[in-house]
Amino acid sequence: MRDFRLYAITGEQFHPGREMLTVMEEAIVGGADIIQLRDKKSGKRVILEKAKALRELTRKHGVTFIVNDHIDIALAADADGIHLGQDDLPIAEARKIVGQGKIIGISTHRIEEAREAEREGADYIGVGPVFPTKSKEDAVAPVTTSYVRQAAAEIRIPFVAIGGIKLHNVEEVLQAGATRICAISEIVGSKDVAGTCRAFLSAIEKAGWR
Ligand code: TZP
Ligand code: MG
Repeated sequence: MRDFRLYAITGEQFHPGREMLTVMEEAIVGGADIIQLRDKKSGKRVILEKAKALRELTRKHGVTFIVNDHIDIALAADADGIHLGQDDLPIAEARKIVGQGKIIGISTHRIEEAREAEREGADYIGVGPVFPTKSKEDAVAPVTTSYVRQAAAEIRIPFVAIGGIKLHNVEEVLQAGATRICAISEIVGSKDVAGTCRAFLSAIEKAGWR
C-alpha cells in the first residue's frame, strides 16, 4: 500500500451542522493522506452513498480511501480497502473476498494481535486506543504508549496509533515510536480542520518521519 502519515476518520457527531464531505475535504487539504468512512449508526444504503461521495472526493485529491466494517460497501464504492476489528471477518476470509488489490487494515490492542495480523497478511494495523477516547463506544482500556513502543520495536507492516490522540499529547505517541497518527475528534471536531492536520503533520515531521 502507499504509505501514509495522517489518517483521518469520519465522525459526524463531532461537527453538527457541517457537511461530512466539507470537513473531510478540509482534512485532505490540510494533509491527511488516508481517509476512513466510519459510520456505526446509518443503514447500508446511506453508508453506501457516503462511501461513493468520499470515493469521488479522495480520487479527486489522490488520497487513499478505506471503509470501516462493510466489505460489501467497500467493494461497491471501489474503496482502496477495508478496516476490520477483532470481531469482524478474519483477514484470510476477508482477503478471499476483496482480493490482493485491496488494502486490509485491522485494529489491534496488544502485541499478540499485531503479530497475528502481520502473519495473516494485513496491510497495516491500528494500535490503540492509546489514550481514553469518547469516540468509540466499545473501546477497550487504553493500551498506553507502552504498546506503541512494542509495535515500533517489532512490527514490520505499517502501524498507525489511534485513540485519544490530540495535538497536546501527540508528541508522547511519536516519542514512543509511532510514525503514523490517526484521529477522529481532534481533527473533525476542530474549528480549523486543515490547520489541525497541518499541526499534526508538522509534529510527525519534527519527530523524524521520512
Ligand atoms: N479505534 C480505537 S480508538 C478509536 C477507534 C475508532 C476512536 C478514536 O477517536 P478519537 O476521537 O481520535 O479518540
Ligand atoms: Mg468493525
